Amino acid sequence: MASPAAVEKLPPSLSSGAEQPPLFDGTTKLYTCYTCPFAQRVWITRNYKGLQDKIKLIPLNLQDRPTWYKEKVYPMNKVPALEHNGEIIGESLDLVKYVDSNFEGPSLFPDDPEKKKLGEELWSYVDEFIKTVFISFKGEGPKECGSAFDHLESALGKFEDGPFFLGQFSGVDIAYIPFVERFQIFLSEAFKYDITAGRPKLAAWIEEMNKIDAYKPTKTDPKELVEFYKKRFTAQQ
Ligand SMILES: N[C@@H](CCC(=O)N[C@@H](CS)C(=O)NCC(=O)O)C(=O)O
Repeated sequence: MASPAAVEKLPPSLSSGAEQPPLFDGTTKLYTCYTCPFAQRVWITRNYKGLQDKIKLIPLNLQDRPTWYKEKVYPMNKVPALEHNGEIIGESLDLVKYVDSNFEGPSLFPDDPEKKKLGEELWSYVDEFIKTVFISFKGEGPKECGSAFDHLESALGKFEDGPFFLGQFSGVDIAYIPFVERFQIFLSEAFKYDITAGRPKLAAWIEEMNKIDAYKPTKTDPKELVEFYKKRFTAQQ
């Protein structure tokens, strides 16, 4: 497993006054935001494949975004976006696959047909999973989202050669973990609900994920997250 040789010193986030880093200068750049779960997927992928020196992080302050980002880099004005080979590519799930297949490092998608099949199913389900849980935050929480976590518990029981969705660690784990991380924190804090209670496989998966070096430095600050979600979900009730 690739892991950073030393703890990476993370660059500071760029705000509206910041100068634009040179565009298309041959450096591969990941425009990101340290608190964004979508961008976190690509950040974990980069770390896991040992690409810390090949893909430079350009963190943005999304609350006070530099105007050059939308105007010159990525008109969608979202993160993540990857600058590579004279192009800007967006969408986190596409980027996990793009980085996996266009860069060196351990492969994140198994060839085994059975694993591929479950991988594709889970890849298609992740948006619905996220949506179900977010909607539940505005309603009755656990009552409405328990089935989404049951779905994960049942998927985690399919392969016995490891604690991850496809047995061994893969892109599927990367697609889910930024959201499960946040949902676990917020459901516990706001609804006193433990997503791992009665779900031993989910508990083991989270425990194993927490040991992955590529993931550890990408984790969000729980306090900031709770504040942010409280504002976001209670303001809309
Ligand atoms: N579907 C996109 C979603 C990316 C996304 O929504 N990123 C958020 C930050 S977590 C963003 O850039 N929001 C800025 C905005 O919408 O103005 C992906 O998977 O990459």
